[in-house]
Amino acid sequence: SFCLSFNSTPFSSSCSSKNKCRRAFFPVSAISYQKFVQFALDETKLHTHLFPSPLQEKYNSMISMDKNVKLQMLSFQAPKIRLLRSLNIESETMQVLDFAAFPETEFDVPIFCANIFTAASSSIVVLDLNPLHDVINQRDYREKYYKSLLHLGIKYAELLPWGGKLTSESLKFFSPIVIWTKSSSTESTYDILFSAFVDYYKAWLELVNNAAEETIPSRLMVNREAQHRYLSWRAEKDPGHGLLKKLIGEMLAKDLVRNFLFNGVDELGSKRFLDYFPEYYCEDGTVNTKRSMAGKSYEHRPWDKTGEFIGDLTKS
Ligand code: BLA
Repeated sequence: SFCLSFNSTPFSSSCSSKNKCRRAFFPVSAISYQKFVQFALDETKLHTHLFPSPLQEKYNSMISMDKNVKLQMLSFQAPKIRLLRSLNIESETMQVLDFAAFPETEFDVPIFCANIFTAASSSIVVLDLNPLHDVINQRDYREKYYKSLLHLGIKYAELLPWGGKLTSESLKFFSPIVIWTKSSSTESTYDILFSAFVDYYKAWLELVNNAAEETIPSRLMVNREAQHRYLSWRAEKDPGHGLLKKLIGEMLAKDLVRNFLFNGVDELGSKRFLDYFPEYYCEDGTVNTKRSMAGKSYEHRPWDKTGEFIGDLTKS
């Protein structure tokens, strides 16, 4: 369906009889995540010089096989930023944003990650500064980057409640301030998401600005491999792949994922997905096509307000 209805007071839960609620209609096509990308580009330009990425030439815009959906790609680089890229998918019934910014591999700063999938009835959102290193066990890394940002996590955890169980393996790529939510696709959710995007992106730019280049060769290698591992995970298991295949076909989808969205997966390291994630190994040597081997878990937010992990680690 093209339209959806929502309560005029989106956060009230006191609507006893549906029929008495004031109804409004909010078409998915009335929103666009282009505004998010534009904000990020403008904000980045205030701090640094943005250059077009060589990827821009090949990855520009596409139309789905059924001609109903438009895909738009943008990519840039900047000092300290290896790749800043976005994919917007827009149709009358769907709005998707996949925005990420990857630091140069000398740095241990987090990766900016904003993924929003909006269909008629609901939105699935991951917004985070994905940590490069283990924030569950490495307290020093966690405090270096997230201690000063915990207030953001707390603010948005209230506005955008935890989305419930998710692929257990994904948790290791999330930070204590991650926003993982499933919400109804209303105008007010859109406004809150924009505000969260603005706050998180500004915070990320600040971290990048302040980041000092790693000079110890062994630490440099560790940062590079961590980014490669992250790319390997997402290039293989990101939940958007299924839809991309439906829209543009398997060949183009694979190319888009490996060479545009998670560019670097074939250049930054020589390890394969199974070297990093051996639990996905099948006897015939292939990668298990299941998204999760450990199953879904973490029904509730597994981070407390001090940034301490309080989930059950045996599940991932
Ligand atoms: C669902 N997307 C999800 C879910 C997560 C994410 C956690 C819930 C299902 C699950 O637990 O696997 C997102 N997972 C992430 C992110 C990371 C991760 C960002 O591990 C990073 C480390 N989503 C997109 C794009 C599309 C999309 C581009 O970002 C479509 C082109 C679709 N995401 C999408 C859909 C679902 C989903 C359709 C629900 C269906 C499903 O779970 O397969």
